[in-house]
Amino acid sequence: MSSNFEKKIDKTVIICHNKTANRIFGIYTGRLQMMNRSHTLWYNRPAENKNEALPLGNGRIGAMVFGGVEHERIIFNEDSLWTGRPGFNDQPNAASAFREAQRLALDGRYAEAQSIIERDFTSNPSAVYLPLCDLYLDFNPIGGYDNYSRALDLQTAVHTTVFESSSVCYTRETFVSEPSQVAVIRLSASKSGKISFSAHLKSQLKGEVRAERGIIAFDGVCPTTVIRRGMNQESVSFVYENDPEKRGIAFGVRLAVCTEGGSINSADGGIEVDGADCATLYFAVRSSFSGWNKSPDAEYKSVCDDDIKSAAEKGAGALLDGHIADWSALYGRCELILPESELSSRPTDERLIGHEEGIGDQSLYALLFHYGRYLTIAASRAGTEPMNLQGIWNDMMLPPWYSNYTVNINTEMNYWPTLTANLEECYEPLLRLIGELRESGRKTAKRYYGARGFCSHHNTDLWRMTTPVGNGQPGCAVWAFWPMSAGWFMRHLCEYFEYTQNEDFLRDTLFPSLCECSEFYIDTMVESKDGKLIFAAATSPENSFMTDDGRICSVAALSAMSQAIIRDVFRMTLDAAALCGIENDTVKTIEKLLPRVQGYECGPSGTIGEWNGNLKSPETHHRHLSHLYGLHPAREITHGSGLENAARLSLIERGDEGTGWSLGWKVNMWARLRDGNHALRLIDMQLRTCPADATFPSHGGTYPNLLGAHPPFQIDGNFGVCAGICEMLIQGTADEPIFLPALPSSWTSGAIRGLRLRGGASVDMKWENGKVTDAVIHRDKPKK
Ligand code: FUC
Repeated sequence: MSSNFEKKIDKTVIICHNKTANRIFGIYTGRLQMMNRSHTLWYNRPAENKNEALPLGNGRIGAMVFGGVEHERIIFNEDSLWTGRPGFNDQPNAASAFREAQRLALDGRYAEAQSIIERDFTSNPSAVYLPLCDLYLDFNPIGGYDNYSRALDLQTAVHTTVFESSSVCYTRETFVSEPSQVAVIRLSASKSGKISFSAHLKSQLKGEVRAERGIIAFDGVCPTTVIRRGMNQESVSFVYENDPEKRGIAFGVRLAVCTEGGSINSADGGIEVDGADCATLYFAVRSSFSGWNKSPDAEYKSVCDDDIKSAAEKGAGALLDGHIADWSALYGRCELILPESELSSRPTDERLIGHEEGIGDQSLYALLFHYGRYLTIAASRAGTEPMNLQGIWNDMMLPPWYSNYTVNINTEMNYWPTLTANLEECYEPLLRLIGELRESGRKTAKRYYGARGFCSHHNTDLWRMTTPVGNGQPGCAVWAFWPMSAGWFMRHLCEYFEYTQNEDFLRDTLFPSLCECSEFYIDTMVESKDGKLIFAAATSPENSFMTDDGRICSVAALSAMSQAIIRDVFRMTLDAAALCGIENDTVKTIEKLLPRVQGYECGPSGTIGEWNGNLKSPETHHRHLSHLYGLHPAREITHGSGLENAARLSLIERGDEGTGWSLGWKVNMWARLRDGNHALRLIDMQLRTCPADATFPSHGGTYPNLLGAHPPFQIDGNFGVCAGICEMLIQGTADEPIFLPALPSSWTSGAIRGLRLRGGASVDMKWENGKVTDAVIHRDKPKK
């Protein structure tokens, strides 16, 4: 197979063939003029901050590369390194507290309902996603350098740093291979004997580092508990248990350094290389995690040793071939083409600034779209953990919101583009998470609500926690008391079937999950004063309302979102039952109940009420858009449904400004309302530059590495906008496609290949002057 590196050779620039590798490495592409501008992030200086560094990953191992010249730093992660162990947060009074809160909320005594929930219903926080370690490479001083660039080629998922110094061209390539489960770093130079450096690992986790015979071994363990005394990184301490029955997740890292020429020495936990022609570093990591409900006892040391051994035997060239073949099979399926401008050839950080200043660069939108697909493949592969708040890239022991799964919008958004942007295989971690929450959530439904079925609240983690967090903290109900995420996840199962038409999945997973989720709502809903069925007491994620006596409360009698999720789950259950030809007791009950489930209440201004009785939030521009769940992600408020205008007014009332993910959600909503110009305005807001060191609070934007700024870094915004672009270009189904439903007027011409449609098809199309000129729908072969 010919290497992608070869294809990118720009004849006008220096080319360094590394004579010793069995592949050609280190092809210098000059200032990367020939790189595809819709598929490459590049910079002409090293990263100084994590928000400038570039992400690589194979779903399980994450790497953030800084591209330093004399000092290189790569932050490594492994997706199963979390605090904690399997368990269940029991709250003995929860079910009676819920019933009491329900009675009070129905009676309009919201503040009382809320304090009972907070006191007797909430429990421990989620586990924390932890950083693994940093690799530092300290090179011999080289004096000055020029012609520097670092680039991430999205088509190959290879990071390349190149620079020249004293007439020597240095090239450093890094990739994380899924087939071989290792990261590979290849250091080469255009003259022999020029590679000299020392390598060492540094971790914030407890462990022991040894270096011998060209291998650094780091064996460590995760803490079980985080104790917080304040909000900053310093006010935290960690509990490490020694008792094997209580111990946290253990892990092993191996870094093997192989050189050609020169000498290699292992000392003081590090490795020193002197005068080599080139060097290859193989990085492996495995953990003892063995399942959400099992003690973390898996064998990891020998697996990690084997990873390194077989990687070194294959060699960097063969690993690169395997990596590119695996990567491009997924990445190459879909492509968006939008016109380039002069700005498009500039480094990515300059493109962002130029775009913000109003210099047109439409291919930047294509790059952003492709980056969403890139991040999905890099952070979510079959068998890995689903993407958390930072995907898999976290360098903090106390990351924002514990870098957990926040499932009242964020985790869901992470998976919005996966199916539409043709990455069905990368959905597997989410499907597995949902299946595991179904198991874990049965106990929560029973113990916390006295109900059948299953439920999950607003946070989950590696251990599939489904209980409400908050730990009795006053005011926590606004986020902690929200048992609706399981219902939201049913929409994801349903969409998986819609896109894949996999009938085994419909019968064996989708239909039974829907029935079980419905049972939870059947058992918990009560009759309102008007004889309607409502889920009481209820919150609308993270938003609060003002009571008549001027108090700010979050627990109401009902919320528009809870009701919309229940109606959606019931309808999906009936649809799935019809497709399966099954009519069981649950289905019969839903048929009777669905017409009685409370619908939307619109206020005097024509907007959709977020809670009962048109209670109003003092925060008109609140970032969440929960009351518009029926517009997006559900499809209740559709074109011609009669509710479209109410949704539009509600969206206008909320305003455009928001955090990264909030802007991303609005892109999707305006696309559903078929207003492409408004959707584009929100993408432009999301593309506003956020300085690399900016942290919360401020408005949403994009860091120099094109990752979403909530701020701080939160990956959901990248996926929200990626899905939004799909939604702007195609809606409908394979039978009734709607081409360019929300095309912005400035996107006069363009093309897209490989977008997926519900009903099992993909579409390629081109447009000019805002009109489709060619469109081909490729229907899938019928699947079992
Ligand atoms: C939800 C949001 C916040 C943030 C957090 C991780 O609570 O309301 O904005 O995204 O999740």
